[in-house]
Amino acid sequence: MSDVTIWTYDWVPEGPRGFVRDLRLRWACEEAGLAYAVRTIPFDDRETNHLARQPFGQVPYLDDGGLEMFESGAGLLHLAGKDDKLMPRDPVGAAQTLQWTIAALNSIEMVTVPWWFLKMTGDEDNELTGWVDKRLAQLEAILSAREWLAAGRFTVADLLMADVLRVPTVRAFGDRPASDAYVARATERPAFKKAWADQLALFEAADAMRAA
Ligand SMILES: N[C@@H](CCC(=O)N[C@@H](CS)C(=O)NCC(=O)O)C(=O)O
Repeated sequence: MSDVTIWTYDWVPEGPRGFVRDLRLRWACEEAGLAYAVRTIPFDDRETNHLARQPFGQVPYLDDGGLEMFESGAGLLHLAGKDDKLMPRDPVGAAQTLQWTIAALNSIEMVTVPWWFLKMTGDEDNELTGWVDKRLAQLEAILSAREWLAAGRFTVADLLMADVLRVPTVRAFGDRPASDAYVARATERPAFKKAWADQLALFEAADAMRAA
């Protein structure tokens, strides 16, 4: 039995469904076989209704037996501390996992999110395009030579990197077969499929509640 609770919104519009970052924490729990509950806060009041637990009014945040954390990356590393399926315990494997987890957030997502956001809001050929292209090409070279990023096996770093790379706008940008295959390998894992389906089911159920 685990005391892990993942908090997310009670509903989101169609667009972000399947991509809300609570999925990262669900996926990690599924990979590790950790029991968890999912609880929700109202999307409509998100600017103010949970600032004490997520200072930016965002999701997800995590409660592990009273220990509360926000930031999906921090939550993933916390969960990785609970089970070596997510991060090896040998120093080299652990260091590689840590570095690639931070790289997913700070070298890739840090560029891709503002890039696709600008595209989505009408600035199609924005100035970040060259930077994203360079980063994705560098990653493509890495992924051409290995199956997983760290320690020779799937870790929480792959979970996070694949979640960053699977965004459709990112996948549609350029011809990157090794990265395509990597994202497919990660998202074909039963743990991902379960986490994804459960997130969709939550928001679909919320549609029905809102319509009633
Ligand atoms: N750096 C944060 C980003 C969290 C984030 O962007 N959450 C989105 C959902 S995936 C959100 O809450 N968006 C609503 C908003 O910003 O109002 C993390 O990784 O936890």
